[in-house]
Amino acid sequence: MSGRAFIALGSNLQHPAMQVSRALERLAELPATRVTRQSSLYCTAPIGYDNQPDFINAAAEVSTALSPLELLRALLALEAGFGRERPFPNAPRVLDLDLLLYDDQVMHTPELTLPHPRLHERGFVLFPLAEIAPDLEIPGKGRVSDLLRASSDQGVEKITGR
Ligand code: PH2
Ligand code: MG
Ligand code: MG
Repeated sequence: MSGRAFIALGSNLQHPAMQVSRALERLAELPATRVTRQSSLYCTAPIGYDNQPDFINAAAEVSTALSPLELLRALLALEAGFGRERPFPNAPRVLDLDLLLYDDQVMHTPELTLPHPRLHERGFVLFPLAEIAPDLEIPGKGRVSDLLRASSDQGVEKITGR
């Protein structure tokens, strides 16, 4: 049995577009995992902690035999391999990989919350996600394309076409 999961990618340090492109390649190499769709890259204004460079963000859909926790741990290991450091919340980063959704699973554990708790209000997540899965239903929140309308003023610009 394989699951369908969505992953948000973000970087705003050390050539962010290159970091995100390389991370997309690394995702395809995770065990028992295929990247089934990937979005364009987007240039986005920082949300949460303003005094930092713009981000490059993207989203990917994967088909995976890993469980949600196995996938999460694989993503954290990939971040660490890219040199990710965590000096304070929302700090600039070389690579952030967030597990957004895994099938229609709803989960609240100290290690993992599904769907990702802030996904529905963040333009930098919703724009790339809407490109690859506009009709996706976020459990408890609604359809991606509808959520996008509410966050369309957040300073998000597509920078590469596919
Ligand atoms: N990630 C955050 C906080 N703020 N802003 C943008 N534009 N892009 C991000 O990926 C991002 C953010 C926490 O992970
Ligand atoms: Mg994040
Ligand atoms: Mg993260």
